[in-house]
Amino acid sequence: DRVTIRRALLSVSDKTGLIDLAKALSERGVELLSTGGTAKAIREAGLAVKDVSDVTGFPEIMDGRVKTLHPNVHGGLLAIRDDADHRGAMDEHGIGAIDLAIINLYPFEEVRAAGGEYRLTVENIDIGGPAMVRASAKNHAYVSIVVDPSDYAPLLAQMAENDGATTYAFRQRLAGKAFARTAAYDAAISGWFAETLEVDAPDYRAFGGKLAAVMRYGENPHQSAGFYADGTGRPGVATATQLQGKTLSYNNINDTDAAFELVAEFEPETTAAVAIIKHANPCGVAEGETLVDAYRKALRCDPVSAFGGIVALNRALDAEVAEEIVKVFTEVIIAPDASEDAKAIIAAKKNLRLLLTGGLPDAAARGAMVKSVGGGLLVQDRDFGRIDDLDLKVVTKRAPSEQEMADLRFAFRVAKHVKSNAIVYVKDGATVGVGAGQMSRVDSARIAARKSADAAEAAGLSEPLSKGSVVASDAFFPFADGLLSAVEAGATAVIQPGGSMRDDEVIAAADENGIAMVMTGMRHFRH
Ligand code: 93A
Repeated sequence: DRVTIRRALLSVSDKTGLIDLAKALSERGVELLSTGGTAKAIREAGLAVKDVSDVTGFPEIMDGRVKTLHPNVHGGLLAIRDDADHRGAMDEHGIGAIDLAIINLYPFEEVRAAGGEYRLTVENIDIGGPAMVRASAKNHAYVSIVVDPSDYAPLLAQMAENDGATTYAFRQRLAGKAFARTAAYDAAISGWFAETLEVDAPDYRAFGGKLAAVMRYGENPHQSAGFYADGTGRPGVATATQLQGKTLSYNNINDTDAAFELVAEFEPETTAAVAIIKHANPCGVAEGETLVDAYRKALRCDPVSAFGGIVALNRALDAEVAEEIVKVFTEVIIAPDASEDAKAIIAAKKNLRLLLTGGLPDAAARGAMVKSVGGGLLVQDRDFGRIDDLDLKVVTKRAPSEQEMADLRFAFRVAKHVKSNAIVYVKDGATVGVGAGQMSRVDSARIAARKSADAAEAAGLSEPLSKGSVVASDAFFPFADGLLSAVEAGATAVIQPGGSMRDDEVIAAADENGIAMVMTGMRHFRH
């Protein structure tokens, strides 16, 4: 898998580190080919370099717009070295293999950022550079492509280690980086057009992906919006088939996604799980023997908020649960599948949307989450953390009972999908109070307790549903007060990440009140 580097093409706008690299390559006996300005710089440093125009037999024309766009260059980059046909073409047309490409592009981003005049900005859209980068990256079986001066040193180290060659693994990594570079470059160009032309969001393809739908509006009616599929084809709201009902809105899609990602935490082989979502937060989640059992339990948590909600199921929608769901005004149902009977029941409600995905998202998958911030993007892994993989520690004198432990695990799973600060009360495999999105954890705890009292009242019960429940917190309790407010609400066991400076105080407060507490060591912030 090693390819010895004999011939290199250098074509760079950013000439940082160029001469040192050219020198090191020359000393190794590598033949250097280069374009106008790059060749000039190398020559001025006293090194031998061949002009690309000598390779192509064609002058650089049109102010350099056409300099490397030639079969002698692209054939040299793209040829499969051990393919007889490709070899034949090289011989017939006198094309020499190019083993290494050192390329960085016209500084489009810099010119754009400096507020460059329109024509100057357009002139800085590199065409030949990306073509060579992509050709080299595609042919990484043979070609090393370096797009970043900070990779010159690793390249030389690699050649030193391998007797002037690079390994396949190294070339593969370079190729991945090269395509990331051309993708970002094109994103910057399309972003500039979108900004210059003030186009609406559905026409804004800067982040790539395939436009799946144009929405009537975004989060609010004055915002335009588009929905893009990322091309992975993974089961989820973007790849679901809609069987009936009107088109989904921006907020519907956002909420439906939250609902479906939540139920995907529960293995359908082991348990039936249902989540009811409003404004991207669960107002009821439950598991049970059957979906209808789980749905009834989930609905009991906050029947007022469930009105106009989104229901997600981790198993195929059946007739029994469909009958129950249609009793409450519901915007969307999402499930892996549905029985014919269930479809017929839903069909009677013309406005209710039914989405089928053919499967559940993989809750443990990494994937990238992207969020735009002023002047940039934040990218992180999905929160792939799962309680099954954690080392749970009982930190109190009293250990949770088996039932408490099952509920604690359930509560922590749900808390992962509640906006921070998240406090989730659970009893018998169902949420009985959810506190979401508060700036103070104590407020979240109080709200969750209040909701459980409201739910009890709605059900005609005298005691709040939180009585005898367990509680999960998405992050540690910084003080004992949050824990004490859970005790006041009637919780008997607590699950939380731990790791506060005052863990000792919190544990002491739990012990004083006979509370069992489990620490997970993992936090689930969600903002
Ligand atoms: O104008 S181009 O799109 N046409 C080309 O054929 C071409 N080949 C290389 N730009 C082209 N390049 C770019 O020129 C390279 O990506 C690099 O950024 C720059 C190097 O030019 P010079 O060596 O003249 O400084």
